[in-house]
Amino acid sequence: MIIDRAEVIVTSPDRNFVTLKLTTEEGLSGLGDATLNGRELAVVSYLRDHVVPILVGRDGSCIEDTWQFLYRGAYWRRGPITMAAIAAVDMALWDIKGKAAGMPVYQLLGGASRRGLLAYGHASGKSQEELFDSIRAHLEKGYHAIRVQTGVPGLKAIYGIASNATNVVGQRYDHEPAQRGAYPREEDWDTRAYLRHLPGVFEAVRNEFGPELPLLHDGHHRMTPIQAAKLGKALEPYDLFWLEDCTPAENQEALRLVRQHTTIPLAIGEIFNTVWDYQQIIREQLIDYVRSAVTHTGGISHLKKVLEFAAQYQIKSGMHGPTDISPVGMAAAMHLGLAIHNFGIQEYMQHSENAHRVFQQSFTWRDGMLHPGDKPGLGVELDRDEAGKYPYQRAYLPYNRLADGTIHDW
Ligand code: KDG
Ligand code: MG
Repeated sequence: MIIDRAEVIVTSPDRNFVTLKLTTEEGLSGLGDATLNGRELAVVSYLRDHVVPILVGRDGSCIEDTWQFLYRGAYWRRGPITMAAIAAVDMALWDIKGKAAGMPVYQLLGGASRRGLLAYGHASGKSQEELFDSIRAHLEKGYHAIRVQTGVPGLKAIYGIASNATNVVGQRYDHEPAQRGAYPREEDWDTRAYLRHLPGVFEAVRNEFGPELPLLHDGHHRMTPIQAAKLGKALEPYDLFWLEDCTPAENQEALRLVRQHTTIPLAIGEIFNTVWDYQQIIREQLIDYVRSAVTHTGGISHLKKVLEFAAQYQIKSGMHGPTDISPVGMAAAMHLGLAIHNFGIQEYMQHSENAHRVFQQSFTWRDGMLHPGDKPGLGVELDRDEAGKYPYQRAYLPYNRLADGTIHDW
């Protein structure tokens, strides 16, 4: 299975996606997702200029060896750009192996450990009324678990909140279309106002929607450890499934302090890239869910190692699945999530119609559960003609400033 061709495809059906396509001499092809939101072209260059030239001619059946060759051989290790590039190669090789074997990738990973993957969607609203409408829309769409993000009185624009009242599934905050433009949008932030407001919102949501619905919340790295501890305590009566990214992820010791004060389950890791980023927080049991994406953590081969490590501590998966993970990256997450024992929940935001035309997929979404389908490989095909209709467009994530102009954590 000699790799004969390696192509990097950039397309922007409502948002930018970077895809690696590998083709073997026998004519088998595989796809890998290398999308790094807001920094897409850095990974394109890493792949085109430094990886493609050394991939062509290699034996594509040697997935682990290729991973080690790209990781150790580069000398420069870790980091989102390197790990997204390696992830794309890894996914594409698993896709090819599945096609060669005539099996879906989850079968190659050991077979299904469950019937499907519980998935959560993103509800949000500036006001309580908008938020409740958004939760109802998600329930009608079949979601059985819901992330709740809310506006805060006094703050005009907050990341993660839909900007209009028609916040139904399919119309989501900045994600589709992405915030395209020459410069990132500025938003405002006030942690004390947020901490005052959020517990009342969860109380209202529990009163309206009952005790059973799994509710999640994303703190987007904005609190200090003591603020996060305070929020965790305040939210305990509302029985959250998790509180995500409560403090900036670089300082892992911060979570010790949060843990001393609250039993709220913690999820972290969407900006982590390797098992080494997780060493301390898994061994010390400072988190309950691993948030990494297959796309940003070196692919199926490496994230599987992270999750096996986590399993020794009863820590579960909560793989990152916003719309900036392409349908190829989502499929990889579904195959991995179906196979491992310690699956927790899968984030699932739903791509746009245009993205679905570019990436034809075999996954199913029924009764709140995802399943990757049984097509050989990952089960995703890329339509080159459709992809060609959507050239790259510069897009950035927004950033925050406090009232006095200080830039705050994202
Ligand atoms: O690219 C960054 C987004 O994917 C991220 O902000 C979304 O926090 C996010 C989430 O939990 O999905
Ligand atoms: Mg998040």
